[in-house]
Amino acid sequence: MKKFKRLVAIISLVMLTATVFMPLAGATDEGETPFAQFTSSAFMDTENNFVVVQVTLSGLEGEMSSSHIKLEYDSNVLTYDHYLEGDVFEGTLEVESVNGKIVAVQIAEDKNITESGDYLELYFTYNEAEAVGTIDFALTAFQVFNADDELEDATAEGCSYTFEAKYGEKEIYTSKAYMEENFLVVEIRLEQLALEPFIETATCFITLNYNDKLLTFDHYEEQESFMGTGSHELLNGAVKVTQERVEEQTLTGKFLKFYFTYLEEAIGVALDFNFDIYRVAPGVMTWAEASGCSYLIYYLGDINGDKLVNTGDAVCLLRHITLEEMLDEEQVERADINGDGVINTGDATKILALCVADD
Ligand SMILES: [Ca+2]
Ligand SMILES: [Ca+2]
Repeated sequence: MKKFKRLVAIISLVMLTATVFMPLAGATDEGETPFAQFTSSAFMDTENNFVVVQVTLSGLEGEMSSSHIKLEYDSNVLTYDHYLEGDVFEGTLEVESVNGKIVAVQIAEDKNITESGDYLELYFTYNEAEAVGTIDFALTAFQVFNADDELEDATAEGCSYTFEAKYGEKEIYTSKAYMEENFLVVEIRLEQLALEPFIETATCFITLNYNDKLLTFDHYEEQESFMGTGSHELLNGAVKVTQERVEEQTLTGKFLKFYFTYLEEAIGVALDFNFDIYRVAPGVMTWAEASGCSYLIYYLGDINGDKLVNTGDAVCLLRHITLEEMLDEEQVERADINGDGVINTGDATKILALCVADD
């Protein structure tokens, strides 16, 4: 599970800094009490699926008219969405969001902040596939003006948010491959669901890897056990299905069927399929164990697997009928050339007829 490891690896962190950057104020004496302090905390708004960074103002000395604050975050995981003003916020806010950085400029005309309290709430949506582990928010207050519009020193503290990931809870999927009309079908069965029933909606990501030199993906079907909507994209030798589950339950059972067409060159070649599967509900990610499968494409009637239907196969079939040497399960499938579910002289006759036609 390479993907598993990749996802578990804690997202590289933005360096935390509580250093006050004062480009205009010049040097401040060490140990001087800062004019104001900004601290931040992050939490999940589970109802609406946001990570929220709450900025709080404390230790304010005198009256503050405006501020410039900067918040840095991992822009690969988070996307800034909107902000809400807190109780002590006065004035208007201009927010600029660029490449993992937000600069918020508070403009207060004839309004001054005199109290400590909730200052701002910044709302982020997150990339579900990558949102595992801890994300750090670095907060810097780089300009704070007092009531007389003089630049004052302030401190600012960043914070972290850890996405809750239930690593221990796994889902189990098995797969099998078979022929259905002219398609090679790979069917995934959901054997065990980690969080059943889901209370919240969830997204399931399934990547099926296959030999794209021999197989061409045609379409997929969602089974009755899945309730939701799906979309897919084709990658190099893989098809990735993303399922948005909208109902409250996903039941154990058949889950998805992938349909492939195949080239003539695939006959007699064992084709392997393997999967990466994981599921994300708001704030929770569950991991899946998925067993791949293998399928050998053959000619019907080619019991001994030499890519020809000839007297050698007729001999194998007759030895099976006379109980001299039994065919294995796969061979039985190939031997039932008239498709009536049993191996008997009807199949032998048909194979011999093919041999004669070839001669
Ligand atoms: Ca043969
Ligand atoms: Ca038969």
